[in-house]
Amino acid sequence: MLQQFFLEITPISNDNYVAFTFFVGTMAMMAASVFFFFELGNTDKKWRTSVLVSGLITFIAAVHYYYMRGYNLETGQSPTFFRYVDWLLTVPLMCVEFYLITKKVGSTQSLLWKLIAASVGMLVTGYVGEAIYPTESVSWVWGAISGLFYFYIVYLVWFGEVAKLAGNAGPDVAAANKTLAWFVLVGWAIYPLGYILGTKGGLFGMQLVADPAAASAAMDIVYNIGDAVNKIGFGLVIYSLSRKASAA
Ligand SMILES: *C/C=C(C)/C=C/C=C(C)/C=C/C1=C(C)CCCC1(C)C
Repeated sequence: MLQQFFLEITPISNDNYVAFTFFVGTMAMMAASVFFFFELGNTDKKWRTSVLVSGLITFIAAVHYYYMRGYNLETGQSPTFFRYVDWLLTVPLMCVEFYLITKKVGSTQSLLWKLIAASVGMLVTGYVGEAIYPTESVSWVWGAISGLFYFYIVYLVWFGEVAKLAGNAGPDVAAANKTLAWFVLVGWAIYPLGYILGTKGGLFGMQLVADPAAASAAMDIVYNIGDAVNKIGFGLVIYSLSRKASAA
């Protein structure tokens, strides 16, 4: 029985970096989720929801990564649809984190909805360019529209309402918001890079990687790195904020 179980596993060959990063991503997201969930018990009550959301983000990603790893290994294809399902669930939850850390100083539901709407707009237009009209002539236009939503989120967290609220919420929240804002500006910029590498015509109609298999592999690897950096990194910023505030 045990032997049969092992024999049924499709091995990841040494040069399959795509499947390998899906595998490591699965493990990292699982480990991060266990960490955030177990730490809930020693987290100050007022930060518990924020740390719980950190765990939910990595947990949702872990389940998707487990599936995407198998999908990629079995079919050799990029799991584009489930990638976007994952993002549609987790990126709005990252927006919820901004709302939660500024809630005590008056962040509103309307601000939360602005962030969520912008993130959904960013992802839906990205999906259209990547999966529905992935052609030289229009994929970059959808990518550019997606970029506008992205810059709106950057604006809100760096200079807009989120930044203003965080500035009034004491030095710990202000510092955490600054770090999260850097994640949005630099960490999230990894994704358009993956889009440009992987989508036909992703760079203003130009094709950077000519071979379709290489292009899709590059895209998956870049997205997988982006997810590990951003989902776990975001969670750790929230976690360290909750520790500072617990000590105070
Ligand atoms: C955990 C997943 C995260 C943080 C995903 C973030 C995704 C983005 C910031 C995607 C942005 C895109 C653009 C700005 C333009 C091209 C299309 C996208 C969707 C890759």
